[in-house]
Amino acid sequence: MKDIHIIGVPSDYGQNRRGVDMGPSAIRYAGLKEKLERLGYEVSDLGDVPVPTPETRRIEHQKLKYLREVVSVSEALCEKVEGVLKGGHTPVILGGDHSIAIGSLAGIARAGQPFGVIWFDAHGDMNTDETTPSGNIHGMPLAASLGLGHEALTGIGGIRPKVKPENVVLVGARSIDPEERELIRQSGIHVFSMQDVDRRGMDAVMQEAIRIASDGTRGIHLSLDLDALDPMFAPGVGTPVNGGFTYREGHLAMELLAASGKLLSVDVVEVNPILDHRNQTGRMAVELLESLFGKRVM
Ligand code: 6HN
Ligand code: MN
Ligand code: MN
Ligand code: MN
Repeated sequence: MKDIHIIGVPSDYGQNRRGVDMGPSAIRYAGLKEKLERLGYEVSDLGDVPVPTPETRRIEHQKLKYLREVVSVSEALCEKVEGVLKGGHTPVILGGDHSIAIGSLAGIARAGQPFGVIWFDAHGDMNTDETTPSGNIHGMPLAASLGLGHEALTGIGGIRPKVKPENVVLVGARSIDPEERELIRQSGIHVFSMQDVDRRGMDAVMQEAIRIASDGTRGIHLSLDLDALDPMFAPGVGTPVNGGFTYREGHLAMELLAASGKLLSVDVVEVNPILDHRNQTGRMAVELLESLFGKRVM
C-alpha cells in the first residue's frame, strides 16, 4: 500500500466566486488525514501550494481571466505532484477550483507517461479561450491538458499534450456549452453523459471507463469535481447542475476504482464552503476519498 501525500491548492483564480480557496481547509477539517489513516495508510500532509491573494490582483484578459495567476499556481503544483509520484507515493490534491487540474496532470506527465484520466464532472471543462462563454479557466483544464487552447496553459510543465484523448473519459456530463460540444466531438475523448449513467448504470459505465483509461497506461488519475454529484449531496459548489450522481452512484464509482488497483493520483475540486451547508460538501469529499482508498461497504 503506497503512502498518501496530501497537497492543498487554495486557489479560486479559475472562476469568479470567492470561497473555493477555502476548499482545502474544509476537506481537512472534515477529517481527511485521520480517516485515510484508519484505512491503514501512512498519510503526510505537505501543506498548501502558495497562492497570491485575489484582492491584490486584477483581470488582464477577458477570455482568460487571471491567466498569470493560474499559470503560476499550476507550475508550483506540477512540481509538487511530480516529486510525490517520483517518491513512490500517491498524491491527493485538494482544490481550489478545477483550473488546478492543469497542474496535477502536468506533474503526473512529468513523472511518467502514458497515463489515463477519469474526469468526473457535470461540465466538460473542454473550452478554450476561443469557445469560452465566461473567460473562466476552470472551464478549460481538460482541453488544456489535451493540448487545446492557449499555449500559456497547454505548455505548463513543458510537456504537451499531457494525456492522449483515447485514454480520457468524462463521466457525469450534463452541462456542455455549444461550441465546447463540437470540440469534445473532434477531440476523440470518451464521454459517458448523465443519460448514459441513467441507461446503463454506474457499474457498466465505470467498468468501461476504467478499461479505457488503463488501456496501455501506467495508471489512472481521477479528477473529481464535486459538482458531478447531485446538488442535493454536494450543495457547496460554484456551478451546481441538477440531475447528478446520487450518493450511492458516487460511492460505487469510487469503490470500483479502488477495486481496479489502477489509481495513480486524485484531485478533488470545486468545494466552496461559503456556498455549503455546515460543510456537507467537504464531508462528502472525504467520504468519497475513503471509498476511493478502499473503505468497504461490508
Ligand atoms: N467547472 N462551461 C462553463 C464555462 O464557464 O466554461 C462552466 C465551467 C464549469 C467548470 O465546474 O469545473
Ligand atoms: Mn512518504
Ligand atoms: Mn470541472
Ligand atoms: Mn464542474
